[in-house]
Amino acid sequence: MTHMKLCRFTAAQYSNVRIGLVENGTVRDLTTTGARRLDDLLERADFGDELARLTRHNLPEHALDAVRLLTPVESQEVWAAGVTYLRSKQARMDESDFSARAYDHVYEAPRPEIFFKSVPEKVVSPGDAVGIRRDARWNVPEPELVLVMNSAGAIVGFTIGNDMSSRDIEGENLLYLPQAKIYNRSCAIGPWIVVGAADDDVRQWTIRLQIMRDQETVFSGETQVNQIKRGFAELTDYLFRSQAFPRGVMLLTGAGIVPPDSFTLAGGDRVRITISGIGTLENPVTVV
Ligand code: DO4
Ligand code: MG
Repeated sequence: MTHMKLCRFTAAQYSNVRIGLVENGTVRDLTTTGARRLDDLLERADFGDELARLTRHNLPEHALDAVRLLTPVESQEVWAAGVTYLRSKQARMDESDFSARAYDHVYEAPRPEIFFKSVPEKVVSPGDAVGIRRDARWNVPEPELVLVMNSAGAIVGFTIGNDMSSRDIEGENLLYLPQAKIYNRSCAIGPWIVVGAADDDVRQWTIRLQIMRDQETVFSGETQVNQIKRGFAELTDYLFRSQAFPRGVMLLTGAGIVPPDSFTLAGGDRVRITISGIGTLENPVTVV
């Protein structure tokens, strides 16, 4: 299967959410074939053939900038892996004497850190605001590759995630991690799902983070997916141990870019995450 970009969108002329295929600045509307949901498509054993069949239809096209993209998350829970890049381990150890040993240990341990991140209805779409907690003073975005899995645990696609985090809260005490990670608008995913990419190719992709304030870039950084310490299969194997995901699941794979300790996000900033091979997820920041 060649790479394809599957999206969810709304457009002024329709009252319902639609699904489509993004190609060269246009969205080909798959909804007209009767296909309604991406997660139903991704569940099919003959998913590649079905997609090839659907795209042979004469599909209506919309200009990409004339539609509103929605997060491709529908009914999947969202989970996240942590401390999968050396940079993340170093940053966490620096932020907290109290928790340093735990981070050091989990980076080396066979069992990865995996935590619950979001119910699907709370995930933020491209262009909508991500949140920083009003009771935190040190907030950062975490730009992460997302593995899209079906209910059988197979990786069926890739997208981009932002694991918004309050570093002062997680640094104060490891047991505060859920409060540092899970709050209103703390997870954005999009702009679409790339299907048909081989793991080896994905590991060559570059992840870039740019943060803008008043039209100026106040932080930018970059890493490569191949800096991740764990295999994708290793992460998905642990996620599916003793746990079923009947509608599939999304897994953020950890952050390899961390702004310096002097940096914190402010309301009105814009966070732009680009992964070569996928595209760009951009969100403004608001205080929640
Ligand atoms: O335990 C801290 C969270 C780690 C994390 O979210 C990451 O490394 O991306
Ligand atoms: Mg993270």
